Amino acid sequence: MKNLTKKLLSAVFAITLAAVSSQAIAKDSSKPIVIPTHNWSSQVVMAYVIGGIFESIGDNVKYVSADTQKVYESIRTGDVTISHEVWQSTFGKSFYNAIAKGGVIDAGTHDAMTLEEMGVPTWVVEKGLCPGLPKWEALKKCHKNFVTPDSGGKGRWLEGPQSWHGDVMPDRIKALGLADKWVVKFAGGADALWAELASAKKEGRGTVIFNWTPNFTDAEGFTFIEFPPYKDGCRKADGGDGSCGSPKGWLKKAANYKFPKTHPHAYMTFSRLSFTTPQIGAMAALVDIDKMDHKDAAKKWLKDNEAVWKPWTKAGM
Ligand code: TMO
Repeated sequence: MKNLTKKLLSAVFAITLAAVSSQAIAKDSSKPIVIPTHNWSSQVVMAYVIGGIFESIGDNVKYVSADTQKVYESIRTGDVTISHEVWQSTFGKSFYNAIAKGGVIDAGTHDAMTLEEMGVPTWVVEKGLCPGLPKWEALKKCHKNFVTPDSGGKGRWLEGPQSWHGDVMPDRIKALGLADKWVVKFAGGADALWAELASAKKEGRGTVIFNWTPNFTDAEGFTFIEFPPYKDGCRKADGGDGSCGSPKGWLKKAANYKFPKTHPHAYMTFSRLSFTTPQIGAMAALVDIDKMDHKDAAKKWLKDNEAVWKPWTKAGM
């Protein structure tokens, strides 16, 4: 008799628990969550990683290739639902402009700190091609080791696509008094940066390129140049003289303001998810070193890291 009561009680308890936990998460709309893809590897892999996480909780997702600056306006108007890699240096301004207009929310910050800056592969420092690096003042004396066929006798900075940092680097060269020795050229895409790294290494010649962390290059050694510290307002576009380096920055997540209401389960998951520097570096490496397709890389990452992401999908953990 006692046993039966116990069994009954525990059955009632289990049913109550099940009811509570299924009620704790409201049902998401079946409308697709629109996730943007951009033009660097970790971002595209992470798009499919997050899409895969949303699908695992029963949601529908759609991917759109989007402009890296205009995407914040698209999130504001609801054409795009989220952005999962808002890098402070390149996109902070567009992100806050869209927040200020109304309709974009800050959905939290990744664990990883970021830097988006000019630098050299560490072997360039070791080879003594610019004595005094990583301090920027070293650039006053070494430009001859960084001349390329397209640089008109000046040292070349190979910037990323102009859609990332705008005129920040050309402004900086002028503001620091380096314009008679250095010139900025914009790469067509990230792959041109990695091709330049490989060919400079093969030829043993100096190269200054734009790069960032977290990235796959963290593993093999990349030295960022140390410019005068960043302060809000120091850039030309923000009213300053432009003589500052990039911020030691944050990596945020953005969402349309309706997303928490239309997809509460997905939003809870998205607001909690946070990736570390090695995790983001690994997402990039699967594509840029292992040469995997972005979607396959995401599948592999999800399979290898269930213990990392599954808890984010569960309420009250
Ligand atoms: C936005 N990016 C990480 C390429 O600098």
